[in-house]
Amino acid sequence: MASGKEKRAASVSRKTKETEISVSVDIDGSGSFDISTGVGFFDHMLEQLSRHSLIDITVKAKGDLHIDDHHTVEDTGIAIGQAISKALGDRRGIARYASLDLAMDETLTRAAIDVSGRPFLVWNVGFSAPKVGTFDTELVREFFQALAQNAGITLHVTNHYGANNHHIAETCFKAVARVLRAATEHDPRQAGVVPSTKGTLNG
Ligand SMILES: [Mn+2]
Repeated sequence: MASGKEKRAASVSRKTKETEISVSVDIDGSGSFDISTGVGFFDHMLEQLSRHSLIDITVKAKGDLHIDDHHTVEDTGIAIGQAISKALGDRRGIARYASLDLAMDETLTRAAIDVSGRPFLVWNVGFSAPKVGTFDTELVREFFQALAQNAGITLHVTNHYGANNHHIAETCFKAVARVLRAATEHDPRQAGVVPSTKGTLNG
Protein backbone atom coordinates (compact mmCIF):
# COMPACT_ATOMS: atom_id res chain seq x y z
CA MET A 1 0.00 0.00 0.00
CA ALA A 2 2.90 2.31 -0.73
CA SER A 3 1.14 3.87 -3.70
CA GLY A 4 2.23 7.40 -4.42
CA LYS A 5 5.34 7.03 -2.34
CA GLU A 6 7.59 5.21 -4.79
CA LYS A 7 9.30 7.45 -7.27
CA ARG A 8 7.75 6.74 -10.65
CA ALA A 9 10.89 7.35 -12.68
CA ALA A 10 13.02 5.15 -14.93
CA SER A 11 15.82 5.19 -17.46
CA VAL A 12 16.36 3.06 -20.54
CA SER A 13 19.39 2.81 -22.82
CA ARG A 14 19.10 1.05 -26.12
CA LYS A 15 21.78 0.45 -28.73
CA THR A 16 21.44 -1.19 -32.13
CA LYS A 17 23.35 -0.90 -35.40
CA GLU A 18 20.84 1.80 -36.38
CA THR A 19 20.47 3.91 -33.25
CA GLU A 20 21.90 4.62 -29.82
CA ILE A 21 19.34 6.09 -27.43
CA SER A 22 19.18 7.04 -23.75
CA VAL A 23 15.86 8.03 -22.21
CA SER A 24 14.86 9.07 -18.70
CA VAL A 25 11.31 9.78 -17.57
CA ASP A 26 9.73 10.97 -14.35
CA ILE A 27 5.96 10.42 -14.44
CA ASP A 28 5.40 12.79 -11.51
CA GLY A 29 7.52 15.56 -12.97
CA SER A 30 6.74 19.11 -13.99
CA GLY A 31 7.02 18.80 -17.76
CA SER A 32 10.66 19.75 -17.98
CA PHE A 33 12.57 18.27 -20.89
CA ASP A 34 16.00 17.90 -22.43
CA ILE A 35 15.56 16.39 -25.87
CA SER A 36 18.04 15.91 -28.66
CA THR A 37 17.37 13.44 -31.47
CA GLY A 38 19.00 15.27 -34.37
CA VAL A 39 15.52 15.68 -35.93
CA GLY A 40 14.28 19.20 -35.24
CA PHE A 41 10.57 18.69 -35.82
CA PHE A 42 10.58 15.48 -33.76
CA ASP A 43 12.34 17.29 -30.90
CA HIS A 44 9.59 19.92 -31.05
CA MET A 45 6.92 17.20 -30.83
CA LEU A 46 8.61 15.37 -27.92
CA GLU A 47 8.87 18.67 -26.08
CA GLN A 48 5.09 18.99 -26.42
CA LEU A 49 4.68 15.45 -25.12
CA SER A 50 6.69 16.29 -22.00
CA ARG A 51 5.28 19.75 -21.41
CA HIS A 52 1.64 18.68 -21.61
CA SER A 53 1.93 15.33 -19.85
CA LEU A 54 4.03 16.90 -17.07
CA ILE A 55 6.30 13.88 -17.49
CA ASP A 56 9.92 14.98 -17.30
CA ILE A 57 11.62 13.52 -20.37
CA THR A 58 15.28 13.38 -21.29
CA VAL A 59 16.18 11.93 -24.68
CA LYS A 60 19.62 11.64 -26.22
CA ALA A 61 19.40 9.87 -29.56
CA LYS A 62 22.02 9.28 -32.23
CA GLY A 63 20.61 7.54 -35.26
CA ASP A 64 21.37 6.77 -38.87
CA LEU A 65 19.88 10.03 -40.14
CA HIS A 66 21.96 9.74 -43.33
CA ILE A 67 19.40 7.07 -44.34
CA ASP A 68 16.29 8.86 -43.07
CA ASP A 69 14.57 9.67 -39.77
CA HIS A 70 12.66 6.40 -39.54
CA HIS A 71 14.90 4.34 -37.25
CA THR A 72 15.55 7.28 -34.94
CA VAL A 73 11.85 8.10 -34.54
CA GLU A 74 10.70 4.51 -34.10
CA ASP A 75 13.50 3.55 -31.70
CA THR A 76 12.97 6.70 -29.63
CA GLY A 77 9.31 5.66 -29.34
CA ILE A 78 10.40 2.21 -28.19
CA ALA A 79 12.77 3.63 -25.56
CA ILE A 80 10.28 6.21 -24.21
CA GLY A 81 7.60 3.51 -24.10
CA GLN A 82 9.86 1.11 -22.21
CA ALA A 83 10.86 3.84 -19.75
CA ILE A 84 7.21 4.79 -19.10
CA SER A 85 6.23 1.15 -18.53
CA LYS A 86 9.17 0.62 -16.17
CA ALA A 87 8.37 3.84 -14.27
CA LEU A 88 4.70 2.86 -13.87
CA GLY A 89 5.64 -0.47 -12.29
CA ASP A 90 2.50 -2.47 -11.43
CA ARG A 91 0.31 0.56 -12.25
CA ARG A 92 -1.23 0.52 -8.80
CA GLY A 93 -3.52 3.42 -7.91
CA ILE A 94 -3.68 5.04 -11.34
CA ALA A 95 -6.81 6.50 -12.94
CA ARG A 96 -6.17 4.19 -15.93
CA TYR A 97 -8.62 5.74 -18.46
CA ALA A 98 -8.77 9.18 -20.06
CA SER A 99 -9.88 10.84 -23.27
CA LEU A 100 -10.18 14.34 -24.67
CA ASP A 101 -10.56 16.45 -27.76
CA LEU A 102 -7.68 18.83 -28.25
CA ALA A 103 -8.07 21.99 -30.34
CA MET A 104 -5.29 23.94 -32.00
CA ASP A 105 -6.42 26.71 -34.31
CA GLU A 106 -8.36 24.98 -37.15
CA THR A 107 -7.43 21.43 -36.04
CA LEU A 108 -9.28 19.11 -33.65
CA THR A 109 -7.82 15.76 -32.56
CA ARG A 110 -9.15 13.21 -30.10
CA ALA A 111 -7.07 10.83 -27.97
CA ALA A 112 -8.37 8.05 -25.75
CA ILE A 113 -6.14 5.89 -23.56
CA ASP A 114 -6.29 2.79 -21.41
CA VAL A 115 -3.08 2.31 -19.43
CA SER A 116 -3.95 -1.36 -19.47
CA GLY A 117 -0.70 -3.23 -19.95
CA ARG A 118 -2.19 -4.29 -23.29
CA PRO A 119 -0.55 -2.60 -26.26
CA PHE A 120 -2.87 -1.47 -29.03
CA LEU A 121 -2.93 1.50 -31.39
CA VAL A 122 -5.97 2.62 -33.38
CA TRP A 123 -4.85 5.40 -35.69
CA ASN A 124 -7.35 7.54 -37.58
CA VAL A 125 -5.10 10.39 -38.62
CA GLY A 126 -4.36 11.39 -42.20
CA PHE A 127 -2.02 14.01 -43.56
CA SER A 128 -2.50 15.94 -46.78
CA ALA A 129 1.23 16.12 -47.47
CA PRO A 130 4.02 13.55 -47.10
CA LYS A 131 6.25 16.00 -45.23
CA VAL A 132 6.18 18.81 -42.67
CA GLY A 133 9.37 20.66 -43.52
CA THR A 134 11.83 17.78 -43.88
CA PHE A 135 9.92 15.42 -41.54
CA ASP A 136 7.97 12.49 -43.01
CA THR A 137 4.40 12.77 -41.68
CA GLU A 138 3.97 8.97 -41.78
CA LEU A 139 6.53 8.78 -38.95
CA VAL A 140 4.00 10.28 -36.52
CA ARG A 141 2.11 7.00 -36.61
CA GLU A 142 5.35 5.02 -36.36
CA PHE A 143 6.22 6.86 -33.17
CA PHE A 144 2.85 6.23 -31.50
CA GLN A 145 2.84 2.58 -32.60
CA ALA A 146 6.22 2.09 -30.91
CA LEU A 147 5.10 4.06 -27.85
CA ALA A 148 1.84 2.12 -27.40
CA GLN A 149 3.54 -1.23 -27.94
CA ASN A 150 6.32 -0.61 -25.46
CA ALA A 151 4.48 1.42 -22.83
CA GLY A 152 1.75 -1.22 -22.66
CA ILE A 153 -1.06 1.19 -23.43
CA THR A 154 -4.14 1.05 -25.61
CA LEU A 155 -4.25 4.28 -27.57
CA HIS A 156 -6.84 5.58 -30.00
CA VAL A 157 -6.07 8.78 -31.91
CA THR A 158 -8.53 10.41 -34.30
CA ASN A 159 -8.09 13.63 -36.19
CA HIS A 160 -11.58 15.09 -36.65
CA TYR A 161 -10.42 17.85 -38.99
CA GLY A 162 -7.56 20.21 -39.70
CA ALA A 163 -5.87 21.91 -42.63
CA ASN A 164 -2.30 22.39 -41.46
CA ASN A 165 -0.12 19.28 -41.18
CA HIS A 166 2.12 20.79 -38.51
CA HIS A 167 -1.02 21.38 -36.42
CA ILE A 168 -2.36 17.89 -37.08
CA ALA A 169 0.90 16.30 -35.91
CA GLU A 170 1.21 18.62 -32.94
CA THR A 171 -2.35 17.98 -31.73
CA CYS A 172 -1.63 14.24 -31.76
CA PHE A 173 1.33 14.73 -29.42
CA LYS A 174 -0.51 17.23 -27.19
CA ALA A 175 -3.68 15.15 -26.97
CA VAL A 176 -1.75 11.99 -26.11
CA ALA A 177 0.26 13.97 -23.58
CA ARG A 178 -2.90 15.15 -21.83
CA VAL A 179 -4.55 11.72 -21.67
CA LEU A 180 -1.28 10.15 -20.53
CA ARG A 181 -1.14 12.67 -17.71
CA ALA A 182 -4.76 12.09 -16.66
CA ALA A 183 -4.65 8.30 -16.88
CA THR A 184 -1.36 7.88 -14.99
CA GLU A 185 -2.43 10.30 -12.26
CA HIS A 186 -2.99 8.72 -8.85
CA ASP A 187 -6.68 8.29 -8.08
CA PRO A 188 -7.03 8.79 -4.30
CA ARG A 189 -10.18 6.63 -4.24
CA GLN A 190 -8.22 3.61 -5.42
CA ALA A 191 -4.91 4.30 -3.70
CA GLY A 192 -2.77 1.18 -3.55
CA VAL A 193 -5.17 -0.81 -5.71
CA VAL A 194 -4.58 -2.07 -9.23
CA PRO A 195 -7.60 -0.73 -11.17
CA SER A 196 -8.63 -4.04 -12.74
CA THR A 197 -11.06 -6.80 -11.73
CA LYS A 198 -8.39 -9.14 -13.08
CA GLY A 199 -6.00 -7.84 -10.43
CA THR A 200 -3.19 -7.03 -12.84
CA LEU A 201 -2.37 -4.48 -15.53
CA ASN A 202 0.74 -6.24 -16.70
CA GLY A 203 -0.73 -7.74 -19.85
MN1 LIG B 1 4.47 23.77 -33.42
